[in-house]
Amino acid sequence: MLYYIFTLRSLIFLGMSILLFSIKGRTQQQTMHLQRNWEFRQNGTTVWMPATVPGCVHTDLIQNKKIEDPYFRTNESKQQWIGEKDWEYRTRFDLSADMLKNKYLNLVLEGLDTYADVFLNGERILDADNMHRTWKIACKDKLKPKDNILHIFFHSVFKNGMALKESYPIPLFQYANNDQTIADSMISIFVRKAGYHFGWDWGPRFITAGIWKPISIEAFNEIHLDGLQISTQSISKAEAGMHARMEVFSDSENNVDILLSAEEQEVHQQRILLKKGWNDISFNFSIKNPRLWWSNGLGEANLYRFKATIKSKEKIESEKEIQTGIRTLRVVHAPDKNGKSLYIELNGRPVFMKGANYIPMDMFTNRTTDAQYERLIQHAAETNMNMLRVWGGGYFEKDIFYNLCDKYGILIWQDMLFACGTYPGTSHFYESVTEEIKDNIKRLRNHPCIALYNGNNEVDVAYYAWTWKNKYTPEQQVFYEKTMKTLFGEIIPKAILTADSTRYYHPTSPNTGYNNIGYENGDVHYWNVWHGKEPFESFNTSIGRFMSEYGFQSYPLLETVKTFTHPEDRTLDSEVMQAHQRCMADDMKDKTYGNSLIIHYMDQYYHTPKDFESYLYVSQLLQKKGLAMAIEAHRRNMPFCMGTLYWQLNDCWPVASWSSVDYEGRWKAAHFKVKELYGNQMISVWKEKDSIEIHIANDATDEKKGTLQVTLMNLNGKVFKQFHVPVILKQNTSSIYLKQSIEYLTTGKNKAELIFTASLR
Ligand code: BMA
Repeated sequence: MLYYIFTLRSLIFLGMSILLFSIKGRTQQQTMHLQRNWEFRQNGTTVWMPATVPGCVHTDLIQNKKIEDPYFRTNESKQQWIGEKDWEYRTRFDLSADMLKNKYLNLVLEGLDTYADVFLNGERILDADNMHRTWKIACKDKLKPKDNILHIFFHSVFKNGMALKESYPIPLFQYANNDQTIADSMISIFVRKAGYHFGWDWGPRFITAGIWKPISIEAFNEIHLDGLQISTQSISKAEAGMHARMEVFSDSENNVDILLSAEEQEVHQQRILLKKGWNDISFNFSIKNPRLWWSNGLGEANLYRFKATIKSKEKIESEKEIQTGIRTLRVVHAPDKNGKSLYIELNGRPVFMKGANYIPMDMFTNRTTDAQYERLIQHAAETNMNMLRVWGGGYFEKDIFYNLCDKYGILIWQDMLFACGTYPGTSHFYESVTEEIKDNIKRLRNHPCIALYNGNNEVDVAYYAWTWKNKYTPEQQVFYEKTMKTLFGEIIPKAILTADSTRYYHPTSPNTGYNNIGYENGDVHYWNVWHGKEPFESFNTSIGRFMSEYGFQSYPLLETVKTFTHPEDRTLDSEVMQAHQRCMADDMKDKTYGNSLIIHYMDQYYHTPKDFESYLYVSQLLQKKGLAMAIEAHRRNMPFCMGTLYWQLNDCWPVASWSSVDYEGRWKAAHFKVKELYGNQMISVWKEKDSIEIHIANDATDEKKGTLQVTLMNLNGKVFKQFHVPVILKQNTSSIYLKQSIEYLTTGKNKAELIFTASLR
């Protein structure tokens, strides 16, 4: 009792002192968001219209009723002019005296899309040219208490893109399936802007412009804690060995105390002499009885809040809070008896990756709400996924996306932003990429969900396997190969390392070549099904160590098709439906190519559907069948194969595509099947020569005991044979639990009417 009173009193005392302390010693570090009073206009016109920031020209034009829904019917083609114009944004704002008295004021522009001249009170303070960068401009001397004007002029990317393209010594290429001219699509390689904005084989072409991320003013005084990274070095039941890294700015030599707390418990304290300028500070500490972060299906995704404080004398100079998980993660890419492995080891345990490739959720990045992000990540978690690959033709996702992946235990394979192209190698390009990577990795590095960084999507295979190499003379080949070696072998890994030294870097995906090259050595993109027209059955034999891409298209649900069509458009070959099917043949001209591939496969596995609605439906059954064959094959073959990420989880507009969840968030048939097949236990019935084998893959952390029930019956439910096999499923294994000869099972029966079912109880 006494103890209790004492504790209570001390708590009250402590609470008061924190309150007093924070009044007396409150840090002046503040942030003011510039979200209001924005207006925009097309350069050369006189009327300013209200604008939303963050946002983009297209969505502002929609809001002002200047254009119709870009996704409806064939509106896309009528709206191409927007990307060819220059646009202006401006706002007016005041600053409080409290804010102005800070020694340093930075204008922080988290994302400008893309070529932007920024003027503050009439003075040009920045020429931006990279959508993925965050810009911080010191502007104390340019700000005043009232009527500050921030004016941003966005140049059309075409002029700049074309100029860059024309001045580059060799031609560059990109796989961009859109119906624009090839010359246009090649600009995207030179411009540091999300590649998919220029059109893709599942996406339209909208060259956006605008302020796509928040703008704020950050204020601070002598000392500023700019970066904080917390990482796990070792784990045991009793203790986690942790590492902290801080990037601190100090404008003079200063003696300070550094404090670090985890969930409000102090875990480290130290006095340090800050030198003038930037200080990189790191130290180790430990967390007792850590609650580990686990990926979906293996345990809780526990998270910890860490707070770092810098104090000098009694004053809090600067503070920073981050959230992370305690976990160790290794990507094991090492020689083994089968070649070279590629698998994830989480908290010391090899984990089979089950997931999909993720693309941006909309053409207009600001349109996706937090609730929509959460819904999609839930769709992934509900389907028992534990990994998504953020593909390199989009952008580094917003914080909300990674926060949700942390929360739901979804690991992220993070591409750098290069996809299916040959890229330039000028010093400015290298510098720009370096800064973009540092900005983003610094933002991403505390997320326990980030498993690895990957240099690019299909840049190597484009050059070697798609034979783009042959487009170059021998001299050009030497030049190009040198630039790629520099970019993906030096510049990018070095930039990553400066911001985060804790993660594995994979230079390119796939790193085994394409389709038939080097299956035993890394990650595979398997596209002989679909692009190569091979039957689904070839999924059974084309298995690599980590299947990072494969897939099959289907149409969205009818309800989704209705959102972009009039009733008369609802035939497969209508102009509108074809505008919402972007997979075209290599010459980019054959618009019927995607549909004809679906029909090619449908003819092999299903009867021709009777009408439009049935066609949409059967296309989904077909996709489900193909993906199921692939996933079963990959999981049956673990641990040789340790990951399966199908192409693709979602859509960025309503379209025929490889997605399993359509743009409206509706599950296609495949997504339901994926949920079953990605469960911790997967049963697969497999025909091996003259026998039927029942395989079970078990990803659970413990052994499972149960009974495998296998039934052979006819279409009327008449049971011919039934097996009850007691099984012990070892954790993290895939094995055969029953094998019967086909002859024994089927003699005397009509094979065409036999059904074989297997379940685990
Ligand atoms: C993969 C991807 C994408 C493409 C998809 C379907 O190779 O990397 O570029 O959309 O195939 O063709």
